[in-house]
Amino acid sequence: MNILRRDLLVGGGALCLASQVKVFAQTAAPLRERVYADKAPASLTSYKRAVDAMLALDAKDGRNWFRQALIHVLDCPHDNWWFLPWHRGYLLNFENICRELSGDDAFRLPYWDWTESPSVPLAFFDDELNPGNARFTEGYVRFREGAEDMLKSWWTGLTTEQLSQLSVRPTPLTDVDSILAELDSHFYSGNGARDPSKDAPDLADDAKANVKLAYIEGALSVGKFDQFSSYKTNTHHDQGHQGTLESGPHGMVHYRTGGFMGAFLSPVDPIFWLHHANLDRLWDVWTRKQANANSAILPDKADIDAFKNEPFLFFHGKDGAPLAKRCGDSLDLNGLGYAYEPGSAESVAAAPVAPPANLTNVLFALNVGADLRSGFEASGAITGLSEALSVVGDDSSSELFTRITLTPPSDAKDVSVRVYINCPYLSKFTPVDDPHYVGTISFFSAMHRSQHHSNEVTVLLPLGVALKALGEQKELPRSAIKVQLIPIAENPSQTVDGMLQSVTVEVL
Ligand SMILES: [Cu+2]
Repeated sequence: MNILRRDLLVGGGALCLASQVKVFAQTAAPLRERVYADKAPASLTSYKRAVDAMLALDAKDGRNWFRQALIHVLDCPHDNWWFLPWHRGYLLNFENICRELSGDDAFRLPYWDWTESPSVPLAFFDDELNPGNARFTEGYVRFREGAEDMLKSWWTGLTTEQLSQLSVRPTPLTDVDSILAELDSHFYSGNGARDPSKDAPDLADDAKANVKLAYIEGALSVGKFDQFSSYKTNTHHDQGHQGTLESGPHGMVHYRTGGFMGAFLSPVDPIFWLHHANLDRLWDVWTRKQANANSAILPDKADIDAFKNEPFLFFHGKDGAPLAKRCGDSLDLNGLGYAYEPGSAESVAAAPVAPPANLTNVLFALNVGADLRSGFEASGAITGLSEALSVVGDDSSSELFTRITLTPPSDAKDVSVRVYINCPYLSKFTPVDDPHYVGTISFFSAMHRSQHHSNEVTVLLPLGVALKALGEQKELPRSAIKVQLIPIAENPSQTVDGMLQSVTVEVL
């Protein structure tokens, strides 16, 4: 492609031809197709064949279905800026394996467009794609029979670097027994494997609210890599600070798909791979939006080498052999062999981007220190915002966001925290379609932390949807925003602890 482009440029009419070449480059790669509701492209037939083949493989084969899920347990980054590149590499290698084992050379992993339809696509209740089906339980039993021997010999083959990465996992994995215990504790069968059912495939209302188009557009509106795709840490095993994509859409789809999807063994559910393909697609939409506005698409120069050089050491190639990669290998979508069929929020990529307001990166922060208790409000009110609020509905590209730092509940498995602003009648019964509603926080990554890791999580939520709704009913805040949290435990008898540490209101 480089040669072709240079030849064309030399040939004259440079600008026009160069842009044609660029368009060609984007559309020539085979498409990852869009899946939602009952839209089931032909690639799902190949996907079913691949899943079946992977379930049948011996535990010694790195392509075995549960070996692939194990990679996520061992190595997945969350709450840091390797979240998106790591998962892109993970999906790419999985896609190669599916191509090999399905016999479909053209196979590309489809994506789940949950914004178009926030329900589990109906094909995923077919036996081959339903993790509650007996074939997954039987496959796991077969895998477990060989897993201990396999892991023992695998463990002795690990490099020093791999061993040191495992020891600093949020849940340190220090021997074969700790890995097996981690797997068994997150295995579900039958109805426990997923919350939505064929008769009621919809995600719960709070997840729906976090994936609707206006919310996704707010998440995409940020202008810096870390604001969108989570923040800098020393290694991809450190956690702490989510960007807009991980905060709302990623976590809530995991949480409300439930079962396997609620924790790190989530790749056992075949929908996991399509969920992350959609996140990968939205990263591409954000990247093209940035490029379109001549803005940065990656971290700042000072950080870029450390970012790109981060090693990802636990992938497997299409032959099942271990495959070491680096973050930098999967940053540029061109050349990875796929592109996305356009889906929800695609128009963001091409829309003209207005310049930011003068106030950009203004930050109002407040320490709160309020206990989280199920069903009760914990809040912090930030005042002096009249100038900041002037960006609401103006011509600039700037939007208001809130950044919330929490100490998560010690048992966060079935707990979420709803966020509202300026609601005078807030209670645990206030619905998520209330105009004061901002979004919901869930604790996908926090469940996998041990005591010696940072015990706080920070999320970044767009306020645009709530401010628009409040503006429409003439309740737009004049100068103060009270950020209100209501923890919700699925089981009303569960006690919730944890703490709201601080809130901000920011113009980004
Ligand atoms: Cu995920």
